Amino acid sequence: MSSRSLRVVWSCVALVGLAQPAFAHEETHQTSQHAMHAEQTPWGIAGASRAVQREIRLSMSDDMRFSPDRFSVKRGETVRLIITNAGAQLHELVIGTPAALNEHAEMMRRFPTMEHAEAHMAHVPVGQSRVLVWRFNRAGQFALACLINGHFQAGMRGTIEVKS
Ligand SMILES: [Cu+2]
Repeated sequence: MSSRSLRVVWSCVALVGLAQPAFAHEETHQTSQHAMHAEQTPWGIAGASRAVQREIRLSMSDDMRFSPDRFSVKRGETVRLIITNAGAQLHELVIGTPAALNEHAEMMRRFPTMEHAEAHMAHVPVGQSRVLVWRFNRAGQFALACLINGHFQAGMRGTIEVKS
């Protein structure tokens, strides 16, 4: 190999080496941007604590039920959901459209160990409570569910009505 072609090889290695950290940085940047700017979903948007107009307490149990399993809000309302796990196993509350939750539940069924964390969900350890602040700025009929594999299939879901 001539010294010239060696140099070409080395510059390629250097380029690849440079490209990697740049990409990683971009990813980090996007993630932090995502955290700062709430993402509008078809079922609402992450709410601010200072904007909370109402509190709703929900409890989750090992008989795969939410209590209450139904509530309604007015469009535009920011609600603080206080979610308690009254059972002896992990439960979670995820809100969404019925279609989005079905799709997500299917993912959880196929990849049961998949970790997921979004503004519209709360994982609640046994005996604890978690808070989820959500602004229901889209009218319609939405759903809440525990997507842990087996729980969703056992009927651990409910209904959220957002009146316009
Ligand atoms: Cu559950």
